[in-house]
Amino acid sequence: MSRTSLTRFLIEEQQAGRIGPELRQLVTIVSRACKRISIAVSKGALGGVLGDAGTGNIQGEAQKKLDVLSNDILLEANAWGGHLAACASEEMEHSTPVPDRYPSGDFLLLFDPLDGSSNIDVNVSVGTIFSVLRCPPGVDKPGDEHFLQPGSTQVAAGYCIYGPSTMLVLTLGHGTHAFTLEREEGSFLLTQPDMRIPEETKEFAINMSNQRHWEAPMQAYVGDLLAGKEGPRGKDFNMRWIASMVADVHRILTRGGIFIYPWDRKDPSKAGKLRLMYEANPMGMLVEQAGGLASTGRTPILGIQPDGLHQRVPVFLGSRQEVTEAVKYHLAFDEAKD
Ligand code: AHM
Ligand code: MG
Repeated sequence: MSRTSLTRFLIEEQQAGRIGPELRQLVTIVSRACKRISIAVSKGALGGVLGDAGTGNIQGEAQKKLDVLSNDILLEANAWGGHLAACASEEMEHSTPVPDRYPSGDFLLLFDPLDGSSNIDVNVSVGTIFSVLRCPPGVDKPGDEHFLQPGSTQVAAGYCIYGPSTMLVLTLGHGTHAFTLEREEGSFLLTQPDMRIPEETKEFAINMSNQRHWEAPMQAYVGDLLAGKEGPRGKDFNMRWIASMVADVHRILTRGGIFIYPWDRKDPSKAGKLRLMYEANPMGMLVEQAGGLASTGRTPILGIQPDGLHQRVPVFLGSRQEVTEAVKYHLAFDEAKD
């Protein structure tokens, strides 16, 4: 059987003129960093990597040792390759340009080094999410403002899930492709080329404990899902919530479903829990490249003009027809209000 490694896949993408050598190198380096994170995650208690780091990130959230370690691994791996102009991370207040002593490249890299932190200490899947943008022409020391580009301008996006197997799921703007880490060889092998999300679903993913804090259209939409066959949707729905976005999105890319983290009244000043630049945009691109949809419930996620590096948004993504259905409830509610 002929096997396609990530290396070969990227070379073929370059030969086909879909990417240049810099982007190929960038993805290779990110994938290498993910392998290192995978090794650290899989050591668990034996690696001394579990538990709190005793620090907080920019958003006031407690950091786990693995959050800090993964952030350091990604920063270090990407500093010197010559393909990047700057990095931004969910764990750091500001972006960091490539140090002066290293060559600078054309791309900006954003990452959530270890998403699903609450699952680290309980041995449940976590992951790294990343997004790649172009550095605006003529800018050689980019600042935070240069990252504020809509998700539709991403040139690549992906995640690496550290689960029973480690998988890298990647889009370069031409479909979404999954690679599984062959641990003995240390290489990612293409196992699911051109993933397609089923258009319809009977499965939803949401943290139901927040139900009482949702706005009216969310209450109505989920109420109708729960009503099952006897309700207006005329079918029974199943629910899954892993509380690791990578794991929930991976399931949806594999067998369909809708993932929702809506706005809620717990902290009305926050537009949502998830971050536009590190979570919603890259996952939105992966899902849309697999035929699904990504919305805030009202507008397409990839069309949002960001106003801050750590901006939050409500997220609805997955099977096309189900996302469209959820959006209808919100738009109908807004129209009735006007
Ligand atoms: P994190 O980046 O701090 O790990 O938070 C993001 C995570 C997502 O992976 C997941 O979908 C969500 O938070 C779970 O939130 P909750 O614990 O409110 O259910
Ligand atoms: Mg996260």
